[in-house]
Amino acid sequence: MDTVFLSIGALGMLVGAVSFAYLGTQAPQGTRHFYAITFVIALIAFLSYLVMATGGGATLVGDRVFYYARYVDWVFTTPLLLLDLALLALARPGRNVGLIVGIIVLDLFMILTGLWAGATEGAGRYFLWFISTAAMVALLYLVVTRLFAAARTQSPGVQQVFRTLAILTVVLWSLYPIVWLLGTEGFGTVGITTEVALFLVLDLSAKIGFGFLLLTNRQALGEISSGG
Ligand code: RET
Repeated sequence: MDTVFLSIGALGMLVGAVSFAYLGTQAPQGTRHFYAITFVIALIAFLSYLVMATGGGATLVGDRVFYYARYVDWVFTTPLLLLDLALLALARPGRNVGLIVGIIVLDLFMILTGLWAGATEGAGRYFLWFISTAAMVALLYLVVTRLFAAARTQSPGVQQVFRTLAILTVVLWSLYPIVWLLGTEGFGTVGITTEVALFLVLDLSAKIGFGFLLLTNRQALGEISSGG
């Protein structure tokens, strides 16, 4: 059953990648980078799901199966998702490099401590989970405060798309540590199949749902005034 869900994941990510590439051929002037970034996100996730669906990207930690391939995916795709959000909110990304780098460093810290937690057998993994979650709270706080404030200088259309995507991000990302905790890495309240299914729904929503909401809003994207 895990293989079925992982294959659905691979297929969903592939459909997303192909769609985003196609939409990119009709990108409004000066917005092609959004299509490129979001295409790469879907492509990386496709490869990760393909590896897992074909029996790779996993190892035994004690007696549980640990899919480390997810973290390889996330370490590349979560910074890119945040970059999409930042480039949408910031009229002059070049003047906010510090903020963008800060958010991405917190994100990398979150994923790497999460990987470490997942690869750890003993109770120390809950401490690592907590550290990782603290980084997530800090980075989402920066998104909600700094990026929301910055987005207010953008056109109403851009603000609308940014708000939808930022809220989607805050809600979906907050569910990841909960699934982790309920799943096999944590308390084992749910089994590996349920965990795979839950991460599948989250990954498809956070990447492909997010991507379609962003890239089909051609009107808003065309209004972005990126002046470096
Ligand atoms: C882990 C476990 C440790 C605690 C925290 C986590 C957060 C993971 C997140 C992942 C987001 C992934 C996305 C993928 C793209 O589709 C590593 C599960 C906080 C927030 C958005």
